[in-house]
Amino acid sequence: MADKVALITGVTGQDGAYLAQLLLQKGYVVHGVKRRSSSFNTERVDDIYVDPHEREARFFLHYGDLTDSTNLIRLVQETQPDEIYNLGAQSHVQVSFETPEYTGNADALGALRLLEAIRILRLEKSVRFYQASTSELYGRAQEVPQRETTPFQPRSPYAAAKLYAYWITVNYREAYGMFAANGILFNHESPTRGETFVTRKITRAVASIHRGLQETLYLGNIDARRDWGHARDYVEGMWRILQHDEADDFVLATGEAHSVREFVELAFAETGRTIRWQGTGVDEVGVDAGSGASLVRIDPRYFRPTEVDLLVGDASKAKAKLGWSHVTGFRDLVAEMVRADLTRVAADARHGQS
Ligand code: NDP
Ligand code: GDR
Repeated sequence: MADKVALITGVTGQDGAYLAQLLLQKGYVVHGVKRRSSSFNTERVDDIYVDPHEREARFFLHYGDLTDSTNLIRLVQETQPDEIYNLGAQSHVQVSFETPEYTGNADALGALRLLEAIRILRLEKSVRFYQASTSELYGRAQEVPQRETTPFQPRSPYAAAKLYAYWITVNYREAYGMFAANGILFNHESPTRGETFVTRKITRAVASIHRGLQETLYLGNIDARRDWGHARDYVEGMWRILQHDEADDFVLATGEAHSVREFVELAFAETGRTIRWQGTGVDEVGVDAGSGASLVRIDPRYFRPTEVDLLVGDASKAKAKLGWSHVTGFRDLVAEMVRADLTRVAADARHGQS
């Protein structure tokens, strides 16, 4: 039997890179879509890219964009994938308040464009489609923990765009009999998480502060609670969703909620510091119990016009039907991210980049 072929949008992102690696290990030929950028944006996949001139390549990069229908149709036609993973998105919730129209175009209509590409090329019966749906759909959640049946109440342009993508995926499944599935994934992180998401922002700052390169970490709402898992575990779940005998929608989560505040405390603890909180509201300060230095301060710039206070998922359906559950817990995740940033900061210092 010929090797399976996968097409991944958003391959240069955190999940795209982890998924490409996983699928290559499983023997797939992997085609990834990358955007044209004036600077290098393939850092996360550079280590799996093999120059086709040197030896047989199984990983290919193609220029493309979710806002460009003809490009997507051509890519699907040329690569003839068995599985499409639509991970590409403007994925930052706060940024979506500033770029709502673009976010809708890429995140909502991007999913539609891919589904239409499949239909136009008459591949409905041969392609399996995965849509990167999100716990942000639950917004001000009406049930704790959230599961597949919990009503959606999006609280940002990002979440509203992803709501469209979720339902258009369900609709194409029902209307055209396509194998189109949603993974409703709760937050998942890693050492290669984008630097402006709160976990990575914290671990980078902890490492820089530890080396004396930064004095203060500025954050927004530190009482927000999230269900944080490891991206490595979640891409395995994506793959399992597409291997299931029928197309369906699944929550992937750890089932544990922690606050941003707890993340900060644990991350600093990795470098031997204990944080004591003083003051309230925007005047609250995280003080190093040892030195008395003010390491964490609140900057209202990072508050969102509408916030999501608590997300925590129930992944029992994925456990029962896919045999999936997370492996890496919260403490190990924080420790791995801090260690990686400490190593990176030390390497940058050696190369004189800091
Ligand atoms: P990242 O932000 O790390 O990656 C997003 C990817 O999408 C990048 O490769 C980016 O390219 C690409 N992209 C952005 N805009 C476009 C566009 N217009 N056309 C084509 N590609 C585009 O996100 P993650 O890897 O963390 O997340 C993957 C997906 O899963 C996203 O859809 C996200 O919304 C969703 N999700 C993520 C969760 C998480 O906790 N990580 C949880 C639930 C859902 P470039 O590198 O050039 O910017
Ligand atoms: P989120 O992730 O919005 O959950 O979306 P993010 O890490 O940006 O925020 C998590 C929570 O932390 C609070 N917060 C801050 N956030 C950022 N980015 N920067 C800060 O300084 C800061 N201070 C406090 C936020 O207000 C929020 O409550 C992520 C993305 O990956 C989405 O694409 C994905 O769909 C969801 O996770 C599930």
